[in-house]
Amino acid sequence: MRGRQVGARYSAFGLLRRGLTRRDWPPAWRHHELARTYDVVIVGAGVHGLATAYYLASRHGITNVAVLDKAYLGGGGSGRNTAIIRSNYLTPDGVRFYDRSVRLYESLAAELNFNVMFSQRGHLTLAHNDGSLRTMRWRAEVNKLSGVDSEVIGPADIKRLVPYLDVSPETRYPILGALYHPPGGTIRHDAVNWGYARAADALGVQIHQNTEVTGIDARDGRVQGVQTTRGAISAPIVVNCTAGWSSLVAALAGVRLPISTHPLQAAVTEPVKMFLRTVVVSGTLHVYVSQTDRGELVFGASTDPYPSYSMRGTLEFTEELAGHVLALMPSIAKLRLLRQWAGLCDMTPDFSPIMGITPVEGFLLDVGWGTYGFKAGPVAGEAMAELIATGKTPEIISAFDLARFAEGRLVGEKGAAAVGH
Ligand code: PYC
Repeated sequence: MRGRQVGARYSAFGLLRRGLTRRDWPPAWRHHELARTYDVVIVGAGVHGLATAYYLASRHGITNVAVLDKAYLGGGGSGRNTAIIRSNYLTPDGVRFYDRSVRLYESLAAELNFNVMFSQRGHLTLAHNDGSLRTMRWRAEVNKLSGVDSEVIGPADIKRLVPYLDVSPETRYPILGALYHPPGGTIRHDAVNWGYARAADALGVQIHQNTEVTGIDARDGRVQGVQTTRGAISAPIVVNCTAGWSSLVAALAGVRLPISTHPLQAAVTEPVKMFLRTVVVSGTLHVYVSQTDRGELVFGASTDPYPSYSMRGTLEFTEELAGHVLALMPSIAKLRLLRQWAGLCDMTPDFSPIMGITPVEGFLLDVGWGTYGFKAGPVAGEAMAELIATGKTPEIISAFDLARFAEGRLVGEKGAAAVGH
């Protein structure tokens, strides 16, 4: 059963018909009374929770599912990230996993009947020193072995791709080369959240916004359900798909996670004529930039260096960002910033996620996404749905289990982070 829609189908013809007849579109998802029992309760209505619900319903026919969120759908990391998609990771486990996500993203608009504006415009990670260049070469080789398109290119090719970059050797941070990853790009993150929500709703999943989980009930080592601000729910499966608060939600079930939470700030400029096609990342300068279809430049940085749950922007961030961006592209000095914001990143010791079972039977994890969460939404949802439906951990996530921290099997992805942390 693939992407069956019970709501209105979106099409150019439908748009014309509704324009002419002045008939409203039906709501993309419905409001429901909270039931007292579900087969699966998913905590967090971001891309991970919604994708898990959608694949449970569409691939496995499991529809008695509630997705709960303490605020509004897609209002956490899923609506605050800088919408970069890529699979040029460092470890074979990471590359294989994120590559599956890129492939799911490629067909997502057609599957969900929702334009998610995935633009595979290419992704460049700049190397400003020999150490970075060595890591880029290593990543390129691991990528190629997994069939992922990545290669190291030199300053002349970089200049051809991004003419406004200063690649001269006289700059303070000379560009020695870059990891070029053509399938990488950007997506419209809200559209992904809304598309999954609409498709999951159409298949019978219930989405409950403004419904905070305040307790997780476990008895004899097994989950029984959750307490919420709208009452108790019993369920044999509870999935923690939160970001930013994942260690607090896990603690409600008595599960301790090796996670510290840090804000990550981002900013957007006024729109200008298109001049930057490729996504550009500099780990050394702690900056990544892409241009939206509307013409704004979207900038991000590394995580703030202190743990916090604050989602406020800081002046230090904008000052540092401006300095670093201008070191790369001096010609945009007159552009004005319009807005800045922050999201929360749950950092794990190895920069890889924590997915799968816990010591509490029925309580599952899809957390610890650091700065990579949005990229993984589709593959994480697909894998979590399979785990729930079959009771078996899919091979593609087996390396990301919670037990690896106690057993010393870390999956080190820090070298593939977009920026230094
Ligand atoms: O890993 O590509 C990345 C990324 C972009 C923004 C934050 N992380």
